[in-house]
Amino acid sequence: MTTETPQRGEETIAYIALGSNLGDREGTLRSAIAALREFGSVEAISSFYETAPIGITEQPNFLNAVVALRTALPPEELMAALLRIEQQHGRDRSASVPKGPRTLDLDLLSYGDNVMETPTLTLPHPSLAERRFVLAPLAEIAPQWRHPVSGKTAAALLSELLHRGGDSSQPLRKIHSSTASA
Ligand code: PH2
Ligand code: MG
Ligand code: MG
Repeated sequence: MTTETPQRGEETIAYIALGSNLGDREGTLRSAIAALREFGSVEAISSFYETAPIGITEQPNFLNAVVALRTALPPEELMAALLRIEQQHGRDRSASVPKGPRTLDLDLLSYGDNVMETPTLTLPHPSLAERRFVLAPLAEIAPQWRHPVSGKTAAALLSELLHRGGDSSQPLRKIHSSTASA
Protein backbone atom coordinates (compact mmCIF):
# COMPACT_ATOMS: atom_id res chain seq x y z
CA MET A 1 0.00 0.00 0.00
CA THR A 2 2.92 2.28 0.63
CA THR A 3 4.84 0.82 -2.28
CA GLU A 4 2.68 1.85 -5.24
CA THR A 5 4.45 3.61 -8.04
CA PRO A 6 2.30 6.49 -9.25
CA GLN A 7 0.73 6.41 -12.69
CA ARG A 8 2.59 8.36 -15.29
CA GLY A 9 1.50 12.00 -15.07
CA GLU A 10 0.87 11.85 -11.34
CA GLU A 11 3.27 13.94 -9.32
CA THR A 12 5.27 12.82 -6.33
CA ILE A 13 7.71 14.61 -4.05
CA ALA A 14 11.20 13.18 -4.26
CA TYR A 15 13.96 14.24 -1.88
CA ILE A 16 17.41 14.37 -3.41
CA ALA A 17 20.72 14.75 -1.56
CA LEU A 18 23.50 16.64 -3.30
CA GLY A 19 27.19 16.47 -2.49
CA SER A 20 30.37 17.87 -4.03
CA ASN A 21 33.97 17.91 -2.82
CA LEU A 22 35.94 18.67 -5.97
CA GLY A 23 36.19 21.85 -8.05
CA ASP A 24 33.72 24.72 -7.72
CA ARG A 25 31.47 22.96 -5.22
CA GLU A 26 28.92 25.73 -4.82
CA GLY A 27 28.71 26.42 -8.55
CA THR A 28 28.23 22.71 -9.18
CA LEU A 29 25.40 22.40 -6.65
CA ARG A 30 23.65 25.45 -8.10
CA SER A 31 24.04 24.10 -11.63
CA ALA A 32 22.77 20.64 -10.62
CA ILE A 33 19.67 22.21 -9.03
CA ALA A 34 19.06 24.16 -12.23
CA ALA A 35 19.37 20.91 -14.20
CA LEU A 36 16.79 19.22 -11.93
CA ARG A 37 14.20 21.76 -13.02
CA GLU A 38 13.97 19.93 -16.35
CA PHE A 39 12.43 16.98 -14.49
CA GLY A 40 9.96 18.72 -12.22
CA SER A 41 9.53 21.69 -9.96
CA VAL A 42 12.04 22.36 -7.22
CA GLU A 43 9.84 23.04 -4.19
CA ALA A 44 12.50 23.55 -1.53
CA ILE A 45 16.27 23.94 -1.31
CA SER A 46 18.15 23.56 1.97
CA SER A 47 21.14 25.61 2.96
CA PHE A 48 24.46 24.38 1.63
CA TYR A 49 26.36 22.64 4.45
CA GLU A 50 30.12 22.37 4.55
CA THR A 51 30.84 18.97 6.15
CA ALA A 52 33.87 16.86 6.97
CA PRO A 53 34.13 13.69 4.87
CA ILE A 54 32.61 10.48 6.26
CA GLY A 55 34.09 7.09 5.31
CA ILE A 56 37.28 7.93 3.48
CA THR A 57 38.39 10.82 5.68
CA GLU A 58 41.46 11.72 3.60
CA GLN A 59 39.53 13.73 1.04
CA PRO A 60 38.37 17.35 0.84
CA ASN A 61 35.36 18.63 2.80
CA PHE A 62 31.99 18.29 1.11
CA LEU A 63 29.32 20.82 0.36
CA ASN A 64 25.99 19.04 0.97
CA ALA A 65 22.36 20.02 0.43
CA VAL A 66 18.92 18.46 -0.01
CA VAL A 67 16.19 19.52 -2.41
CA ALA A 68 12.53 18.59 -2.75
CA LEU A 69 11.51 17.93 -6.35
CA ARG A 70 7.89 17.57 -7.41
CA THR A 71 8.08 15.24 -10.39
CA ALA A 72 6.03 13.01 -12.67
CA LEU A 73 9.04 10.87 -13.64
CA PRO A 74 8.88 7.33 -12.23
CA PRO A 75 11.62 6.57 -9.69
CA GLU A 76 13.89 4.51 -11.98
CA GLU A 77 13.72 7.22 -14.65
CA LEU A 78 14.44 9.91 -12.09
CA MET A 79 17.45 7.90 -10.87
CA ALA A 80 18.71 7.63 -14.47
CA ALA A 81 18.28 11.40 -14.86
CA LEU A 82 20.32 11.97 -11.67
CA LEU A 83 23.15 9.83 -13.04
CA ARG A 84 23.12 11.83 -16.28
CA ILE A 85 23.29 15.13 -14.37
CA GLU A 86 26.25 13.72 -12.38
CA GLN A 87 28.02 12.89 -15.65
CA GLN A 88 27.27 16.32 -17.10
CA HIS A 89 29.05 17.74 -14.06
CA GLY A 90 32.25 15.80 -14.56
CA ARG A 91 31.48 12.70 -12.50
CA ASP A 92 33.35 9.73 -13.94
CA ARG A 93 32.43 6.60 -11.99
CA SER A 94 34.81 4.39 -13.99
CA ALA A 95 37.84 6.52 -13.05
CA SER A 96 37.12 7.14 -9.39
CA VAL A 97 37.26 5.44 -6.00
CA PRO A 98 33.89 4.41 -4.52
CA LYS A 99 33.01 6.88 -1.70
CA GLY A 100 36.00 8.98 -2.74
CA PRO A 101 36.18 12.55 -4.04
CA ARG A 102 33.57 13.56 -6.59
CA THR A 103 32.49 16.68 -8.45
CA LEU A 104 28.84 15.76 -7.93
CA ASP A 105 26.87 13.08 -6.12
CA LEU A 106 23.09 13.01 -6.41
CA ASP A 107 21.37 10.48 -4.16
CA LEU A 108 17.66 9.77 -4.35
CA LEU A 109 16.67 9.73 -0.68
CA SER A 110 12.98 9.04 -1.05
CA TYR A 111 10.20 9.04 -3.59
CA GLY A 112 6.85 9.63 -1.93
CA ASP A 113 6.16 6.66 0.32
CA ASN A 114 7.79 4.18 -2.05
CA VAL A 115 9.64 1.24 -0.54
CA MET A 116 11.52 -0.74 -3.16
CA GLU A 117 14.74 -2.57 -3.86
CA THR A 118 16.06 -3.26 -7.34
CA PRO A 119 19.65 -3.77 -8.54
CA THR A 120 19.84 -0.05 -9.40
CA LEU A 121 17.70 1.63 -6.78
CA THR A 122 16.84 1.15 -3.12
CA LEU A 123 14.15 3.37 -1.60
CA PRO A 124 14.29 4.95 0.82
CA HIS A 125 18.06 5.41 0.64
CA PRO A 126 19.52 2.74 2.98
CA SER A 127 21.91 5.00 4.91
CA LEU A 128 19.68 8.06 5.12
CA ALA A 129 19.15 7.74 8.89
CA GLU A 130 22.88 7.36 9.63
CA ARG A 131 24.20 10.50 8.00
CA ARG A 132 24.11 13.89 9.57
CA PHE A 133 25.09 15.51 6.27
CA VAL A 134 21.78 14.20 4.87
CA LEU A 135 19.48 14.52 7.90
CA ALA A 136 20.46 18.09 8.80
CA PRO A 137 19.51 19.59 5.42
CA LEU A 138 16.48 17.26 5.11
CA ALA A 139 15.20 18.28 8.55
CA GLU A 140 15.76 21.93 7.61
CA ILE A 141 13.38 21.82 4.62
CA ALA A 142 11.06 18.98 5.70
CA PRO A 143 11.17 18.40 9.48
CA GLN A 144 7.81 16.57 9.32
CA TRP A 145 8.84 14.29 6.42
CA ARG A 146 8.34 10.68 7.52
CA HIS A 147 10.54 7.71 6.79
CA PRO A 148 8.17 5.33 5.00
CA VAL A 149 9.43 2.25 6.90
CA SER A 150 10.14 3.47 10.45
CA GLY A 151 7.48 6.21 10.39
CA LYS A 152 9.93 8.56 12.10
CA THR A 153 10.17 12.18 11.03
CA ALA A 154 13.35 13.75 9.67
CA ALA A 155 13.54 15.90 12.81
CA ALA A 156 13.25 12.81 15.05
CA LEU A 157 15.86 10.87 13.04
CA LEU A 158 18.28 13.80 13.30
CA SER A 159 17.74 14.17 17.01
CA GLU A 160 18.20 10.41 17.55
CA LEU A 161 21.42 10.46 15.53
CA LEU A 162 22.72 13.39 17.57
CA HIS A 163 21.84 11.59 20.82
CA ARG A 164 23.83 8.59 19.65
CA GLY A 165 26.77 10.93 19.27
CA GLY A 166 26.10 11.82 15.64
CA ASP A 167 28.83 11.32 13.11
CA SER A 168 31.72 13.59 12.23
CA SER A 169 29.78 15.39 9.49
CA GLN A 170 28.47 18.14 11.78
CA PRO A 171 28.04 21.31 9.74
CA LEU A 172 31.26 23.33 9.73
CA ARG A 173 29.68 26.20 7.85
CA LYS A 174 26.24 26.86 6.40
CA ILE A 175 25.54 28.93 3.31
CA HIS A 176 22.01 30.22 3.76
CA SER A 177 19.52 28.92 1.21
CA SER A 178 18.40 32.42 0.19
CA THR A 179 21.92 33.00 -1.08
CA ALA A 180 22.48 29.36 -2.07
CA SER A 181 19.35 28.95 -4.19
CA ALA A 182 19.97 28.41 -7.87
N1 PH2 B 1 29.48 11.23 0.50
C1 PH2 B 1 30.09 10.05 0.48
C2 PH2 B 1 31.10 9.68 1.46
N2 PH2 B 1 31.30 10.61 2.50
N3 PH2 B 1 30.89 12.68 3.54
C3 PH2 B 1 30.24 13.85 3.57
N4 PH2 B 1 30.49 14.70 4.55
N5 PH2 B 1 29.33 14.20 2.61
C4 PH2 B 1 29.05 13.36 1.57
O1 PH2 B 1 28.20 13.70 0.70
C5 PH2 B 1 29.71 12.12 1.50
C6 PH2 B 1 30.64 11.80 2.53
C7 PH2 B 1 29.77 9.08 -0.56
O2 PH2 B 1 28.67 9.38 -1.29
MG1 MG C 1 26.34 9.59 -1.70
MG1 MG D 1 25.60 8.52 -4.90
